[in-house]
Amino acid sequence: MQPFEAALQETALAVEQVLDQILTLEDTAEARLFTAMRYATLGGGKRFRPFLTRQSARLFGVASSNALRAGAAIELIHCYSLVHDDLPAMDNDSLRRGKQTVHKKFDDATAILAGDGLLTLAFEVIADPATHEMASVRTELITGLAKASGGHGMVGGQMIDLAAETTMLEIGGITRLQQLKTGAMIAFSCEAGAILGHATIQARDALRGYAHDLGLAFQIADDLLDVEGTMEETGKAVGKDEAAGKATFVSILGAERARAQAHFLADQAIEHLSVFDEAADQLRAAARFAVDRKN
Ligand code: GRG
Repeated sequence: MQPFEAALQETALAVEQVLDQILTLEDTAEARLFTAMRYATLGGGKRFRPFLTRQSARLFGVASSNALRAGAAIELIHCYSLVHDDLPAMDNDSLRRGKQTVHKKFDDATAILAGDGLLTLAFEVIADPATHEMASVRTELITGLAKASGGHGMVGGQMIDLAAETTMLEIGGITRLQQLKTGAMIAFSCEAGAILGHATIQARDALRGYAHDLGLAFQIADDLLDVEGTMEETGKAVGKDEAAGKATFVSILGAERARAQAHFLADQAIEHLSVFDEAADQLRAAARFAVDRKN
């Protein structure tokens, strides 16, 4: 098996190429919008979600080109969410992926429009016949992406997250917040591979269980990085949760128990993959990476 880091890097390069082709630059009056969309998307990020899509799709023999397009659509939504999350009305951040945030580099209005443009472009990409030849498969992908990213998914989670600055959440409330904000898109990243590959119910259930535990483990690691990571490693400001007085897995459980919980969830995620052979080894490695990562 290729080392996990090399496989992640290979997918990141392949996704970068797809995104570069999709995000065309035109010499028109709205060129600033497309420049900001490219700035927000290209040249950074782990591309962890497209990696999950590609590896899940591989289990079912899906062509890499199809998986990469679905992964690119998911990454476009992820990038839009980061642009809006960084705005002064939300987290008010100046640094993302080791460079200036979009509203700092451009301005607030351009950042809002760039986010809007990326969100809508994601659906154009996933609805294109180049993503899958069958309209029924594309419809299922579109519906899944909309549910994962909308009010009952990522955007709903963000709403609870904003409220969490003034309302103290218990562990159950935080778990639900994170399942919506981060978990839903991570789950769809895996599910997209199963949809593309016409996976059996049994295989889909196994992937769903894996993604559920992986998403929570990934988020606990994110909370730990906010406490223990550095700006150099993470490419973004750290210590923000504590400064905002926000309840997180780490503030409630403490760093040691939170870390133990993240490892427990990663083990459990791997258990869910027992129905698959060694073709799922990179997904197993991804669960370990999710909790051991430094950025
Ligand atoms: C609809 C107005 C409006 C805003 C939406 C939903 C939302 C704003 C923001 C959510 C931000 C978000 C996705 C937070 C999740 C936290 C998280 C783990 C982000 C970082 O993901 P990584 O580590 O980052 O995969 P890279 O840079 O590697 O892609």
